[in-house]
Amino acid sequence: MIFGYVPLAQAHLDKSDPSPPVTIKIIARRFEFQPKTITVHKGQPVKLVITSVDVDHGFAIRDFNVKEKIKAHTTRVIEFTPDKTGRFRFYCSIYCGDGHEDMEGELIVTEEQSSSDDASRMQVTFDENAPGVVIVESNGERIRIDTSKKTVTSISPRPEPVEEAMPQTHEEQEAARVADDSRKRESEPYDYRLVNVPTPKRVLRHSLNLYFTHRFSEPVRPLRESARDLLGLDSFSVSSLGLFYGITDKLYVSAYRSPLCQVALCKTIEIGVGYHWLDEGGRSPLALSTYASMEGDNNFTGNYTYNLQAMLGRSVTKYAHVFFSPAVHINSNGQHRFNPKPEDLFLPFLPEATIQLPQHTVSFGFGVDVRVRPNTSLLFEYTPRVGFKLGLIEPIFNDSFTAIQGFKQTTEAEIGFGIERRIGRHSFSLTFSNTQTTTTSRYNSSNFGLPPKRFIIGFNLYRRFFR
Ligand SMILES: [Cu+2]
Repeated sequence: MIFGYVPLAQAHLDKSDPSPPVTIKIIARRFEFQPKTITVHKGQPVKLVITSVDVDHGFAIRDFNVKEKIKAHTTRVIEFTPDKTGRFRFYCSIYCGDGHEDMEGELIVTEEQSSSDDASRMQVTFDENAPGVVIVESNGERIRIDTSKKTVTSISPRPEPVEEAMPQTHEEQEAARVADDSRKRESEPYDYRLVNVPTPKRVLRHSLNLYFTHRFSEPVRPLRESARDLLGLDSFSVSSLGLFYGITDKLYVSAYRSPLCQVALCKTIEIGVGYHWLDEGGRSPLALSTYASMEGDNNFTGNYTYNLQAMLGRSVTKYAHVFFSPAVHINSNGQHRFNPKPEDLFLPFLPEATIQLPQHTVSFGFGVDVRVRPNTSLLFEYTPRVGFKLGLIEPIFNDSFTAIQGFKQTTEAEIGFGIERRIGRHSFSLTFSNTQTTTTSRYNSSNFGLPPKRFIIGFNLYRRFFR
Protein backbone atom coordinates (compact mmCIF):
# COMPACT_ATOMS: atom_id res chain seq x y z
CA MET A 1 0.00 0.00 0.00
CA ILE A 2 1.20 3.48 -0.81
CA PHE A 3 0.12 6.37 1.34
CA GLY A 4 0.38 9.91 0.16
CA TYR A 5 -1.15 13.32 0.37
CA VAL A 6 -2.17 14.31 -3.13
CA PRO A 7 -3.68 17.64 -4.04
CA LEU A 8 -7.19 16.99 -5.28
CA ALA A 9 -8.52 20.46 -5.91
CA GLN A 10 -11.34 19.17 -8.05
CA ALA A 11 -12.72 17.20 -5.10
CA HIS A 12 -13.48 20.40 -3.28
CA LEU A 13 -17.14 21.29 -3.15
CA ASP A 14 -18.10 24.79 -4.02
CA LYS A 15 -18.43 26.73 -0.79
CA SER A 16 -21.71 28.51 -0.18
CA ASP A 17 -22.92 30.20 2.98
CA PRO A 18 -23.85 28.95 5.46
CA SER A 19 -21.29 26.22 5.04
CA PRO A 20 -22.66 22.72 5.52
CA PRO A 21 -21.36 20.89 8.57
CA VAL A 22 -18.42 18.60 8.08
CA THR A 23 -19.15 15.15 9.49
CA ILE A 24 -16.33 13.29 11.20
CA LYS A 25 -16.71 9.75 12.49
CA ILE A 26 -14.71 8.85 15.58
CA ILE A 27 -14.32 5.52 17.30
CA ALA A 28 -13.78 5.66 21.09
CA ARG A 29 -12.28 2.64 22.76
CA ARG A 30 -10.02 1.94 25.73
CA PHE A 31 -7.72 3.89 25.60
CA GLU A 32 -7.76 5.79 22.33
CA PHE A 33 -9.77 7.80 19.89
CA GLN A 34 -9.59 6.93 16.23
CA PRO A 35 -8.68 9.09 14.43
CA LYS A 36 -6.43 10.75 16.97
CA THR A 37 -6.10 13.96 14.96
CA ILE A 38 -9.00 15.88 13.46
CA THR A 39 -8.52 18.84 11.16
CA VAL A 40 -11.37 21.30 10.67
CA HIS A 41 -11.82 24.88 9.54
CA LYS A 42 -12.61 27.92 11.57
CA GLY A 43 -16.22 28.99 11.08
CA GLN A 44 -17.35 25.72 9.53
CA PRO A 45 -19.82 23.73 11.68
CA VAL A 46 -18.44 20.38 12.78
CA LYS A 47 -20.54 17.29 13.39
CA LEU A 48 -18.67 14.62 15.35
CA VAL A 49 -20.26 11.19 15.22
CA ILE A 50 -18.60 9.34 18.08
CA THR A 51 -19.15 5.64 18.70
CA SER A 52 -17.97 3.83 21.80
CA VAL A 53 -17.12 0.24 20.95
CA ASP A 54 -16.54 -0.91 24.53
CA VAL A 55 -17.29 0.94 27.79
CA ASP A 56 -18.66 4.39 28.69
CA HIS A 57 -16.37 7.17 27.52
CA GLY A 58 -16.47 10.92 27.55
CA PHE A 59 -15.51 13.38 24.86
CA ALA A 60 -14.35 16.82 25.88
CA ILE A 61 -12.69 19.81 24.25
CA ARG A 62 -12.24 22.40 26.94
CA ASP A 63 -11.55 25.26 24.53
CA PHE A 64 -14.93 24.84 22.82
CA ASN A 65 -16.98 23.91 25.91
CA VAL A 66 -17.60 20.44 24.56
CA LYS A 67 -18.17 17.71 27.13
CA GLU A 68 -20.43 14.76 26.41
CA LYS A 69 -20.84 11.22 27.57
CA ILE A 70 -20.83 8.37 25.06
CA LYS A 71 -22.41 5.34 26.64
CA ALA A 72 -21.04 1.87 25.98
CA HIS A 73 -21.85 0.60 22.49
CA THR A 74 -23.74 3.73 21.48
CA THR A 75 -23.14 6.61 19.08
CA ARG A 76 -23.44 10.24 19.97
CA VAL A 77 -23.46 13.26 17.71
CA ILE A 78 -21.73 16.40 18.95
CA GLU A 79 -22.04 19.61 16.96
CA PHE A 80 -20.09 22.81 17.38
CA THR A 81 -18.52 25.52 15.28
CA PRO A 82 -14.88 26.31 16.01
CA ASP A 83 -14.44 30.07 16.28
CA LYS A 84 -10.66 30.18 16.69
CA THR A 85 -7.71 28.58 15.03
CA GLY A 86 -5.04 26.54 16.73
CA ARG A 87 -4.35 23.10 18.13
CA PHE A 88 -6.70 21.93 20.88
CA ARG A 89 -6.57 18.84 23.01
CA PHE A 90 -9.59 16.59 23.14
CA TYR A 91 -9.77 13.85 25.73
CA CYS A 92 -11.90 11.23 27.40
CA SER A 93 -13.68 12.86 30.34
CA ILE A 94 -15.09 9.70 31.95
CA TYR A 95 -12.77 7.33 33.74
CA CYS A 96 -12.68 4.11 31.71
CA GLY A 97 -9.86 2.13 33.33
CA ASP A 98 -6.17 2.26 34.12
CA GLY A 99 -4.84 4.02 31.03
CA HIS A 100 -7.73 6.45 30.72
CA GLU A 101 -5.42 9.44 31.12
CA ASP A 102 -3.72 8.53 27.83
CA MET A 103 -7.00 8.67 25.94
CA GLU A 104 -6.70 11.93 24.08
CA GLY A 105 -6.22 13.47 20.66
CA GLU A 106 -5.83 16.77 18.89
CA LEU A 107 -8.26 19.02 17.10
CA ILE A 108 -6.53 21.24 14.59
CA VAL A 109 -8.52 24.28 13.51
CA THR A 110 -7.11 25.97 10.43
CA GLU A 111 -8.02 29.25 8.77
CA GLU A 112 -11.23 29.58 6.74
CA GLN A 113 -11.62 26.87 4.19
CA SER A 114 -9.85 27.22 0.88
CA SER A 115 -9.54 24.71 -1.88
CA SER A 116 -5.85 24.08 -1.26
CA ASP A 117 -6.48 23.41 2.46
CA ASP A 118 -9.25 21.08 1.61
CA ALA A 119 -7.03 19.04 -0.62
CA SER A 120 -4.20 18.87 1.86
CA ARG A 121 -6.24 16.96 4.41
CA MET A 122 -7.23 14.25 2.01
CA GLN A 123 -5.41 11.00 2.11
CA VAL A 124 -5.29 8.86 -0.99
CA THR A 125 -4.37 5.19 -0.98
CA PHE A 126 -3.90 2.95 -4.00
CA ASP A 127 -4.98 -0.60 -3.45
CA GLU A 128 -2.10 -2.73 -4.70
CA ASN A 129 -4.19 -5.87 -4.88
CA ALA A 130 -6.85 -4.32 -7.08
CA PRO A 131 -5.55 -2.23 -9.98
CA GLY A 132 -7.54 0.87 -10.66
CA VAL A 133 -8.88 1.13 -7.12
CA VAL A 134 -8.29 4.30 -5.14
CA ILE A 135 -9.28 4.86 -1.51
CA VAL A 136 -9.78 8.49 -0.57
CA GLU A 137 -9.90 9.32 3.10
CA SER A 138 -10.82 12.64 4.61
CA ASN A 139 -11.69 13.33 8.26
CA GLY A 140 -12.52 9.73 8.96
CA GLU A 141 -14.70 9.32 5.83
CA ARG A 142 -13.40 6.76 3.37
CA ILE A 143 -14.50 6.36 -0.18
CA ARG A 144 -13.43 3.54 -2.47
CA ILE A 145 -13.25 4.52 -6.11
CA ASP A 146 -12.98 1.73 -8.65
CA THR A 147 -11.95 3.45 -11.87
CA SER A 148 -12.31 0.33 -14.01
CA LYS A 149 -15.88 -0.39 -12.89
CA LYS A 150 -16.64 3.31 -12.43
CA THR A 151 -18.11 2.73 -8.95
CA VAL A 152 -17.83 4.82 -5.81
CA THR A 153 -18.54 3.15 -2.45
CA SER A 154 -18.33 4.50 1.07
CA ILE A 155 -16.27 2.26 3.31
CA SER A 156 -15.97 4.34 6.43
CA PRO A 157 -15.08 4.09 9.18
CA ARG A 158 -11.59 2.85 8.80
CA PRO A 159 -11.35 -0.88 9.53
CA GLU A 160 -9.71 -2.04 12.74
CA PRO A 161 -6.02 -2.76 12.49
CA VAL A 162 -5.21 -6.46 12.40
CA GLU A 163 -4.13 -7.41 15.92
CA GLU A 164 -1.92 -10.29 14.93
CA ALA A 165 0.24 -8.15 12.67
CA MET A 166 3.85 -8.46 13.73
CA PRO A 167 5.17 -5.14 14.99
CA GLN A 168 8.04 -3.97 12.83
CA THR A 169 9.68 -0.81 14.04
CA HIS A 170 10.84 -0.13 17.55
CA GLU A 171 8.04 2.41 17.99
CA GLU A 172 5.43 -0.11 16.94
CA GLN A 173 6.87 -2.63 19.37
CA GLU A 174 6.75 -0.06 22.14
CA ALA A 175 3.15 0.82 21.27
CA ALA A 176 2.19 -2.86 21.22
CA ARG A 177 3.84 -3.36 24.59
CA VAL A 178 1.98 -0.41 26.12
CA ALA A 179 -1.32 -1.72 24.70
CA ASP A 180 -0.50 -5.13 26.12
CA ASP A 181 0.23 -3.53 29.49
CA SER A 182 -3.16 -1.82 29.39
CA ARG A 183 -4.89 -5.13 28.84
CA LYS A 184 -2.95 -6.76 31.67
CA ARG A 185 -3.62 -3.85 33.95
CA GLU A 186 -7.26 -4.04 33.07
CA SER A 187 -7.33 -7.60 34.34
CA GLU A 188 -5.98 -6.23 37.64
CA PRO A 189 -8.52 -3.62 38.62
CA TYR A 190 -7.25 -3.64 42.18
CA ASP A 191 -4.38 -2.00 43.96
CA TYR A 192 -1.12 -3.24 45.45
CA ARG A 193 -2.75 -3.64 48.83
CA LEU A 194 -6.20 -3.98 50.24
CA VAL A 195 -5.79 -2.36 53.65
CA ASN A 196 -2.56 -4.14 54.58
CA VAL A 197 -2.70 -7.45 52.72
CA PRO A 198 -0.72 -7.23 49.46
CA THR A 199 -2.14 -8.32 46.09
CA PRO A 200 -0.28 -9.81 43.09
CA LYS A 201 -0.67 -6.59 41.08
CA ARG A 202 2.16 -6.18 38.61
CA VAL A 203 4.63 -3.33 39.13
CA LEU A 204 5.20 -1.78 35.71
CA ARG A 205 8.70 -1.72 34.32
CA HIS A 206 10.55 1.52 35.08
CA SER A 207 7.67 2.83 37.14
CA LEU A 208 8.42 4.46 40.44
CA ASN A 209 5.58 4.16 42.89
CA LEU A 210 5.02 6.08 46.04
CA TYR A 211 3.12 4.48 48.86
CA PHE A 212 1.90 6.41 51.86
CA THR A 213 -0.01 4.98 54.81
CA HIS A 214 -1.53 6.88 57.64
CA ARG A 215 -3.03 5.37 60.78
CA PHE A 216 -4.53 7.20 63.72
CA SER A 217 -4.02 5.83 67.19
CA GLU A 218 -7.36 6.26 68.89
CA PRO A 219 -10.16 3.95 67.93
CA VAL A 220 -13.17 5.42 66.19
CA ARG A 221 -15.77 6.42 68.74
CA PRO A 222 -19.14 8.00 68.31
CA LEU A 223 -19.09 11.79 68.20
CA ARG A 224 -20.92 12.15 71.49
CA GLU A 225 -18.09 10.34 73.24
CA SER A 226 -15.31 12.03 71.35
CA ALA A 227 -16.42 15.58 70.63
CA ARG A 228 -13.01 16.96 71.57
CA ASP A 229 -11.25 14.26 69.61
CA LEU A 230 -13.31 14.16 66.42
CA LEU A 231 -13.76 10.42 65.79
CA GLY A 232 -10.19 9.81 66.92
CA LEU A 233 -8.83 12.04 64.14
CA ASP A 234 -7.05 14.39 66.53
CA SER A 235 -5.10 11.56 68.07
CA PHE A 236 -1.48 10.71 67.59
CA SER A 237 -0.97 9.19 64.17
CA VAL A 238 1.64 7.23 62.29
CA SER A 239 2.52 8.18 58.73
CA SER A 240 4.69 5.73 56.84
CA LEU A 241 6.26 6.17 53.46
CA GLY A 242 7.37 3.62 50.91
CA LEU A 243 8.71 3.46 47.39
CA PHE A 244 8.80 0.63 44.94
CA TYR A 245 10.35 0.44 41.52
CA GLY A 246 9.78 -1.94 38.61
CA ILE A 247 13.15 -3.11 37.29
CA THR A 248 11.38 -5.21 34.68
CA ASP A 249 7.70 -5.93 34.20
CA LYS A 250 8.12 -8.78 36.69
CA LEU A 251 10.87 -7.83 39.10
CA TYR A 252 10.57 -4.97 41.55
CA VAL A 253 12.30 -3.63 44.63
CA SER A 254 10.76 -1.78 47.53
CA ALA A 255 11.66 0.19 50.63
CA TYR A 256 9.27 1.27 53.35
CA ARG A 257 9.63 3.04 56.65
CA SER A 258 7.18 3.07 59.54
CA PRO A 259 7.97 5.52 62.34
CA LEU A 260 5.77 3.65 64.85
CA CYS A 261 7.62 3.37 68.16
CA GLN A 262 6.56 1.01 70.91
CA VAL A 263 8.08 -1.53 73.25
CA ALA A 264 10.49 -3.74 71.23
CA LEU A 265 9.42 -2.11 67.98
CA CYS A 266 10.58 1.26 66.67
CA LYS A 267 11.22 3.09 63.38
CA THR A 268 11.15 0.02 61.24
CA ILE A 269 12.59 0.04 57.75
CA GLU A 270 11.59 -2.78 55.41
CA ILE A 271 13.55 -3.53 52.25
CA GLY A 272 12.18 -6.08 49.84
CA VAL A 273 12.22 -7.61 46.41
CA GLY A 274 9.23 -9.05 44.60
CA TYR A 275 8.58 -11.06 41.48
CA HIS A 276 5.39 -11.30 39.47
CA TRP A 277 5.06 -14.85 38.16
CA LEU A 278 1.62 -15.06 36.62
CA ASP A 279 -1.26 -12.97 35.38
CA GLU A 280 -4.72 -14.38 35.65
CA GLY A 281 -5.99 -15.49 32.27
CA GLY A 282 -5.00 -17.90 29.56
CA ARG A 283 -3.82 -21.06 31.24
CA SER A 284 -3.39 -19.50 34.66
CA PRO A 285 -6.44 -19.46 36.91
CA LEU A 286 -4.65 -17.11 39.31
CA ALA A 287 -2.38 -14.12 39.43
CA LEU A 288 0.72 -14.84 41.49
CA SER A 289 3.56 -12.77 42.90
CA THR A 290 6.09 -13.52 45.60
CA TYR A 291 7.95 -11.17 47.87
CA ALA A 292 10.91 -11.44 50.21
CA SER A 293 11.90 -8.74 52.63
CA MET A 294 13.94 -7.84 55.64
CA GLU A 295 12.84 -5.51 58.40
CA GLY A 296 15.15 -3.77 60.83
CA ASP A 297 14.26 -1.58 63.76
CA ASN A 298 15.79 1.75 64.69
CA ASN A 299 16.30 2.62 61.03
CA PHE A 300 17.53 -0.80 60.02
CA THR A 301 20.22 -1.08 62.66
CA GLY A 302 18.99 -4.15 64.52
CA ASN A 303 16.16 -6.53 65.52
CA TYR A 304 15.95 -8.00 62.03
CA THR A 305 12.94 -9.95 60.82
CA TYR A 306 12.81 -11.85 57.51
CA ASN A 307 9.61 -12.28 55.53
CA LEU A 308 8.71 -14.61 52.71
CA GLN A 309 5.31 -14.02 51.22
CA ALA A 310 3.15 -15.16 48.34
CA MET A 311 0.31 -13.11 46.88
CA LEU A 312 -2.44 -14.88 45.01
CA GLY A 313 -5.45 -13.27 43.39
CA ARG A 314 -8.39 -14.49 41.40
CA SER A 315 -11.47 -12.86 39.93
CA VAL A 316 -14.75 -14.34 41.09
CA THR A 317 -16.92 -12.18 38.87
CA LYS A 318 -16.04 -9.23 36.68
CA TYR A 319 -16.40 -7.06 39.77
CA ALA A 320 -15.04 -9.14 42.64
CA HIS A 321 -11.56 -10.45 43.33
CA VAL A 322 -10.42 -12.66 46.16
CA PHE A 323 -6.91 -12.76 47.55
CA PHE A 324 -4.82 -15.03 49.67
CA SER A 325 -1.44 -14.06 51.01
CA PRO A 326 0.37 -16.56 53.22
CA ALA A 327 3.64 -15.41 54.77
CA VAL A 328 6.42 -16.66 56.99
CA HIS A 329 7.97 -14.12 59.35
CA ILE A 330 11.29 -15.39 60.68
CA ASN A 331 12.51 -13.85 63.93
CA SER A 332 9.37 -11.76 64.32
CA ASN A 333 10.17 -12.16 68.02
CA GLY A 334 13.92 -12.38 67.52
CA GLN A 335 16.03 -12.04 70.66
CA HIS A 336 12.68 -12.70 72.40
CA ARG A 337 12.40 -8.98 72.54
CA PHE A 338 8.62 -8.97 72.87
CA ASN A 339 8.65 -11.21 75.95
CA PRO A 340 7.44 -9.11 78.85
CA LYS A 341 10.16 -7.48 80.87
CA PRO A 342 9.21 -5.96 84.23
CA GLU A 343 11.01 -2.70 83.49
CA ASP A 344 9.08 -2.20 80.22
CA LEU A 345 5.89 -2.37 82.23
CA PHE A 346 7.26 0.12 84.77
CA LEU A 347 7.21 -2.62 87.40
CA PRO A 348 10.96 -3.07 88.01
CA PHE A 349 10.42 -4.68 91.40
CA LEU A 350 8.82 -7.73 89.81
CA PRO A 351 10.62 -10.98 89.22
CA GLU A 352 11.49 -11.89 85.61
CA ALA A 353 8.52 -12.22 83.31
CA THR A 354 6.70 -15.45 83.25
CA ILE A 355 5.54 -15.77 79.65
CA GLN A 356 7.73 -16.81 76.81
CA LEU A 357 6.29 -15.92 73.42
CA PRO A 358 7.15 -17.93 70.28
CA GLN A 359 9.94 -16.69 68.02
CA HIS A 360 8.46 -16.87 64.51
CA THR A 361 5.09 -16.18 62.88
CA VAL A 362 3.15 -17.65 60.00
CA SER A 363 0.24 -15.52 58.77
CA PHE A 364 -2.60 -16.08 56.35
CA GLY A 365 -4.05 -12.97 54.79
CA PHE A 366 -7.46 -13.33 53.18
CA GLY A 367 -9.03 -10.49 51.26
CA VAL A 368 -11.82 -9.37 48.96
CA ASP A 369 -12.03 -6.43 46.58
CA VAL A 370 -15.46 -5.64 45.19
CA ARG A 371 -15.70 -3.00 42.49
CA VAL A 372 -18.89 -1.04 43.03
CA ARG A 373 -18.17 1.72 40.53
CA PRO A 374 -15.68 1.67 37.62
CA ASN A 375 -13.08 3.30 39.84
CA THR A 376 -14.32 2.54 43.35
CA SER A 377 -13.89 -0.67 45.33
CA LEU A 378 -14.88 -1.94 48.72
CA LEU A 379 -12.12 -3.78 50.56
CA PHE A 380 -12.13 -6.37 53.29
CA GLU A 381 -9.35 -8.46 54.78
CA TYR A 382 -8.67 -10.81 57.65
CA THR A 383 -5.27 -12.10 58.71
CA PRO A 384 -5.16 -14.91 61.26
CA ARG A 385 -1.72 -16.16 62.26
CA VAL A 386 0.12 -18.74 64.30
CA GLY A 387 3.33 -18.47 66.32
CA PHE A 388 4.38 -15.14 67.70
CA LYS A 389 1.59 -12.58 67.83
CA LEU A 390 1.94 -8.92 68.61
CA GLY A 391 -0.45 -7.66 71.25
CA LEU A 392 -0.89 -6.07 74.61
CA ILE A 393 0.87 -7.51 77.63
CA GLU A 394 -0.89 -6.98 80.90
CA PRO A 395 -0.13 -8.07 84.44
CA ILE A 396 -2.30 -10.69 86.14
CA PHE A 397 -3.17 -9.78 89.70
CA ASN A 398 -4.00 -12.11 92.54
CA ASP A 399 -7.54 -12.26 93.91
CA SER A 400 -7.07 -9.41 96.34
CA PHE A 401 -5.21 -7.22 93.79
CA THR A 402 -2.24 -6.94 96.11
CA ALA A 403 0.31 -8.81 94.05
CA ILE A 404 1.08 -9.56 90.42
CA GLN A 405 1.18 -13.22 89.65
CA GLY A 406 2.37 -13.00 86.07
CA PHE A 407 1.48 -11.60 82.66
CA LYS A 408 -0.95 -12.35 79.97
CA GLN A 409 -0.97 -11.37 76.32
CA THR A 410 -4.07 -10.01 74.65
CA THR A 411 -3.82 -10.26 70.89
CA GLU A 412 -6.22 -10.05 67.99
CA ALA A 413 -5.85 -11.10 64.39
CA GLU A 414 -5.85 -8.19 61.98
CA ILE A 415 -9.15 -7.18 60.41
CA GLY A 416 -9.38 -4.32 57.97
CA PHE A 417 -11.94 -2.86 55.64
CA GLY A 418 -12.13 0.23 53.53
CA ILE A 419 -13.14 1.99 50.36
CA GLU A 420 -10.71 2.62 47.54
CA ARG A 421 -10.89 5.15 44.74
CA ARG A 422 -8.57 5.09 41.76
CA ILE A 423 -8.03 8.13 39.59
CA GLY A 424 -5.52 7.52 36.82
CA ARG A 425 -2.13 7.00 38.41
CA HIS A 426 -3.45 7.74 41.91
CA SER A 427 -5.37 5.68 44.31
CA PHE A 428 -6.74 6.55 47.69
CA SER A 429 -8.26 4.25 50.28
CA LEU A 430 -10.04 5.19 53.44
CA THR A 431 -9.31 2.34 55.80
CA PHE A 432 -10.50 0.96 59.11
CA SER A 433 -8.39 -1.61 60.87
CA ASN A 434 -7.62 -2.87 64.33
CA THR A 435 -3.89 -2.27 63.99
CA GLN A 436 -1.54 0.65 63.45
CA THR A 437 1.29 -1.59 62.32
CA THR A 438 1.79 -1.76 58.56
CA THR A 439 5.07 -3.58 57.89
CA THR A 440 4.92 -7.13 56.58
CA SER A 441 5.85 -8.90 59.81
CA ARG A 442 3.56 -6.75 61.98
CA TYR A 443 0.36 -5.88 60.15
CA ASN A 444 -1.11 -9.30 60.92
CA SER A 445 -1.53 -8.49 64.63
CA SER A 446 -3.22 -5.69 66.42
CA ASN A 447 -0.53 -3.86 68.35
CA PHE A 448 -3.26 -2.60 70.67
CA GLY A 449 -4.95 -5.91 71.19
CA LEU A 450 -8.06 -4.06 70.06
CA PRO A 451 -11.05 -6.25 69.56
CA PRO A 452 -12.36 -6.01 66.00
CA LYS A 453 -15.26 -3.84 67.03
CA ARG A 454 -12.87 -1.04 67.91
CA PHE A 455 -11.27 0.13 64.69
CA ILE A 456 -8.90 2.95 63.93
CA ILE A 457 -9.23 5.18 60.88
CA GLY A 458 -6.46 5.46 58.34
CA PHE A 459 -5.74 5.90 54.68
CA ASN A 460 -3.46 4.52 52.00
CA LEU A 461 -2.25 6.56 49.08
CA TYR A 462 -0.49 5.35 45.94
CA ARG A 463 1.01 7.41 43.18
CA ARG A 464 2.73 6.02 40.11
CA PHE A 465 5.43 8.04 38.37
CA PHE A 466 7.14 7.70 35.01
CA ARG A 467 4.67 5.24 33.51
CU1 LIG B 1 -11.63 7.30 29.54
